Amino acid sequence: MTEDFRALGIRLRNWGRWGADDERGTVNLITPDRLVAAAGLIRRGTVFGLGIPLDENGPQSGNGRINPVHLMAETGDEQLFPGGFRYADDYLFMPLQGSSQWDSLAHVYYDDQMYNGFSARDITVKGAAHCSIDKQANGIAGRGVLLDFPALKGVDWLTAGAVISPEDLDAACAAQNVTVGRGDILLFRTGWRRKFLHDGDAAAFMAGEPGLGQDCCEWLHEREVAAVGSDNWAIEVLPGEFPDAPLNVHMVLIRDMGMSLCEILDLEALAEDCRRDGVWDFFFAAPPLPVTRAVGSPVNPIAVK
Ligand code: UVW
Repeated sequence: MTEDFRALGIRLRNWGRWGADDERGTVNLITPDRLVAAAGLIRRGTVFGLGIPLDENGPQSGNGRINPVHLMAETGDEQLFPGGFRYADDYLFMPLQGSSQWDSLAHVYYDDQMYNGFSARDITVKGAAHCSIDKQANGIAGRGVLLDFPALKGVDWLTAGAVISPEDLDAACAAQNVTVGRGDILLFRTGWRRKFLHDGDAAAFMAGEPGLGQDCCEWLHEREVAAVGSDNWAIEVLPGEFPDAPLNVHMVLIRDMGMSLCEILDLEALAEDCRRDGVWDFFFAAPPLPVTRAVGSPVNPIAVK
């Protein structure tokens, strides 16, 4: 693996594929027929919530992003409505990237261009004029497939810096007897959430992580995967494979391929269930919040089997 991320980005680029004005990228691969087929994967009616709790015990260490802060605006105390009615109201203050989240296609850019050639100048203090997360508000749902790397490798979790390669993706598919194809949403478990639940070390969670190596971009491109999600915080391995180009996988997937990333998921209960019944695909739904001009969104995805 020696290819410069820019050269790879040019090879795998989806710019123009869904029109010059497209702002949704590979989510376009989830066509109505694929969505109908994905709904057929609901066999038992068992639902798995994949979002982590929105509270102060999240994995943010305060270095740039904080954990959600929940504030009560009203508790009902001192309210005097006729008839005895009282109400409680609250606020949530959080970075949109602080918890389980979608990265929009405006989240990452390089060389002054974002996905589909839109100018990086479209991103200002007022938000993103193109490729913001609200452009994905009608989705994202479809066939989800989970690949479980700790199960494949016989460990509780992969270690920080452990590179998941295309061969690992193939090996997980073979071991689990599942295929990943056009329009699928690929979820992969590294065990990073499990490690955080075990040691509670937010600084360690954020300092590095196991994740996809750059070669996996081509694997995802060849299979025409619609979106990718994981239990780590950046999808890709950190520290990265190229010290002079950190977040290279982000740059190729988001900016060149137009792939939305779903991060900091809790895949523990879903993985346990899949190991038990041997079924690794399911209906997946993860609508982002339609925050106008936002570059990301908190999300509570569900997998339904
Ligand atoms: C960065 O882009 C740095 O992180 P994330 O994708 O987790 O928001």
